Amino acid sequence: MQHILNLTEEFKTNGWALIKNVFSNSEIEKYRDIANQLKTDHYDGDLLGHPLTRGILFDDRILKVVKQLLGTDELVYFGDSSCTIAKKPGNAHFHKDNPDKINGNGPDWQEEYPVIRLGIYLQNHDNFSGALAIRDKSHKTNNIKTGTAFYVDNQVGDLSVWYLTTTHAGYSKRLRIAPKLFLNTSLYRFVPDSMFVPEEKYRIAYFMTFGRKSPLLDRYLRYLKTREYMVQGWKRSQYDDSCFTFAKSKNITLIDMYPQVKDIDESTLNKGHVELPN
Ligand SMILES: O=C(O)CCC(=O)C(=O)O
Repeated sequence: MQHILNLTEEFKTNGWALIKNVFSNSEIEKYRDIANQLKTDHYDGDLLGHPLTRGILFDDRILKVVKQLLGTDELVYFGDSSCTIAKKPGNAHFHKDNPDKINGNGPDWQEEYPVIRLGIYLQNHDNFSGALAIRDKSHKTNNIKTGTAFYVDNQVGDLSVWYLTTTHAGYSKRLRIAPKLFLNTSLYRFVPDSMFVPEEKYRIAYFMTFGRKSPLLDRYLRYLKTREYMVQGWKRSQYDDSCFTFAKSKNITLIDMYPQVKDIDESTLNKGHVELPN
C-alpha cells in the first residue's frame, strides 16, 4: 500500500483522498468474481451479512486507513455498505450524504464530520468514464456548488475515501476530445453518447461507511431511519452470530439496525431528502 505522507492532513484539508495500490490485481479480480456471485445469488444485503464480502468490508488495510482518518481505534459500523454492479452507465449528480443539506448552520457544519465512506472501484477510471467525481474542499459547507470539480483518476487496486459532507457524484463521463477536462454533470444530456469515452468494463464498486462514536453519528442514523432506501437495506441485512463474532474480532462496534427498523411502516418514509426538524 502506498504510504501517503500526511494522509490525514490531506484528507482533512481536501475532504477526500485517493490511496494508491492498496489491493493487488488478483484480489480485484477475485472481488469481481464475488460481486458477480452475489448478483447470481440475488444477495442484496450489506457486506457484513455475506461470508464472501465481510472480509473485504473489515479488511485490515481498510480499517487502518479509517482509524487513521477518524482519529480513533474505536470504529462504529452500522450496516451501511454495498456492492453495486452497473451493466449500463448510471446517472451522475452531485450530492452530499449527511443530514444538513439545506441548513448551512446545522450541527453537521460545526465540527469535523465523524462519518466517512470508502469506495473500491474494480476497474480503471483514470482514462475511462464512470469515475467518481468530487468537488475539492467541499466538505465544510452545505453549498453544493462550492469547490472545483474533478474526476478521481482511480486505477485498479486504489481506495477512494471521502466525508459524507463532501460533494460527490458517481458515474461521471469523460469527453473523447478532452478526457481530462471536467464536464459538469448537468451538461451530459446535451452531449450524444458517442462523444463520451466508454467505461473500461461494466462498473462494479464496493462502498462502505464507518463512523466515530459521536452525537453527529447518532444524528446521521436518526436521519437514515427516515430514508426509505436505507430502511429497506437494513431490513434486508439480518446478522447471524458469525457477523457479531467477526465484528468483535476486529474490535468494531456493530450497531445492528435490523431490530430498530424491522417494524417501521415504509409508507411513512422519505424517498428523497427531507431535512431533520432539529
Ligand atoms: O457511485 C459512486 O461512484 C458514488 C456513490 C455515492 O454517491 C455514494 O456512495 O454516496
